[in-house]
Amino acid sequence: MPKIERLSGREILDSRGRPTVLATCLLDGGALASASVPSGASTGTAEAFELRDGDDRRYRGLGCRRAAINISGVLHDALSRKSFSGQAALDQAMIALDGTPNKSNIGANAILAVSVAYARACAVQKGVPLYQHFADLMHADANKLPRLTINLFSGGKHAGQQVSVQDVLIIPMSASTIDEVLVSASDVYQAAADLILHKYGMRLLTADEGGLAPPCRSAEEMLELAIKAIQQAGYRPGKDIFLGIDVAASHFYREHRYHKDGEVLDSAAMIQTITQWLELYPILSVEDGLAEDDWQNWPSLRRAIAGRALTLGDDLLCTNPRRILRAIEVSACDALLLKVNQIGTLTEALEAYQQARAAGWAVTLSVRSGETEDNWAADLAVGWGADQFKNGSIRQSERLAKYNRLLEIEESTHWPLAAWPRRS
Ligand code: 2PG
Ligand code: MG
Repeated sequence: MPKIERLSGREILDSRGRPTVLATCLLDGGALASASVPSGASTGTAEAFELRDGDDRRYRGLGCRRAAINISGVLHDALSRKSFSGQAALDQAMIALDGTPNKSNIGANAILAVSVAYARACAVQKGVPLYQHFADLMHADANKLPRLTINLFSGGKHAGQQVSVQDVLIIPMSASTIDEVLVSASDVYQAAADLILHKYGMRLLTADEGGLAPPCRSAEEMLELAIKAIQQAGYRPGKDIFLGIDVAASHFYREHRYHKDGEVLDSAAMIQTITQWLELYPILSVEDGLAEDDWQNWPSLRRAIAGRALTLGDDLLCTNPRRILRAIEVSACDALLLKVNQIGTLTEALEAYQQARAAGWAVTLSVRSGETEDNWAADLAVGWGADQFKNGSIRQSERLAKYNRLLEIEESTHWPLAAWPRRS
């Protein structure tokens, strides 16, 4: 395996204008590659630690100079000119060097940037596309492209909290290529923008992931608007285009109650609300329908919607193998939202992925609300064979960098889109 010749880190800015880090990795064979890491806003409490400077005079304390220095300093010093048998050995060495359960010493942001930059440099050295190298890491063949779940409307922490739920997503299902999916997503997005202008007299305002943030009063109003936009764009809801929802319920859960759009609901009532949505709207995926602390009620949610929509765990699982194991044991979910920076290395993310697969779960690979122009997540979704890819809306360059990379992969491979996981 190639040795690392040099690691260097740099503070850069993400799509919210907040600092993040980029790592550059030079291998002894001459291969050179960089990778940058994203950052969430509606974060789960069990996420790996993002190291920020805490110096209020720069970027309100959010600077990432220390994380960048850790890459060029402690990580470079410990990892360069050493032999590693591969990605897992490198990642284990960084985990050991950090020595904390949540990577709070060196910073999960610094560690992940190196993990991905090393993978990319290895792909360059081998002369293979990055998705191919990711597939090699799990000893599998890539042969399909992920279905896209595309943000249409935003609420919650990604917008002005005008509605409690965070995302209403569209899932083009009659489209059979990435190209067709993007055409239909763009048609619906534009129709939604027209509807908003007509209904609320306001022009297109976008949230963190480029989704529209209309001044709806409730999740139901937003779902209705999504159906109208699909129809207005000339598509059939529930035939051509389905919906997904990221309830992000942890963020409106206080004292064992869900404070949803002015109502106060207990867990049973929240589950009932979700099942009503499924009766009224063609929803295929329900993410974080309950809060991350409401473990005991997740199995009831899963049972209530199983066979109709995926019970997708994000904040609940935090891409953390220990939490995923617990969820498998109690049948809390049937799908994993995989965000690599929630755990902090490719190797641990792969372990999470394989655990979910072994339990028969679906996997949605997701980017974060704060992203960069880096497109490695698109290669990862293809290389690991994720069923779905959640990449925000169909605008803003940090999103389009990934969609455009999928178009490029599609053009060179002609692989089909993944089928939707079986429903009864
Ligand atoms: C989510 C993500 C992406 P964030 O909740 O699923 O939409 O948001 O990156 O803010 O956690
Ligand atoms: Mg989420």
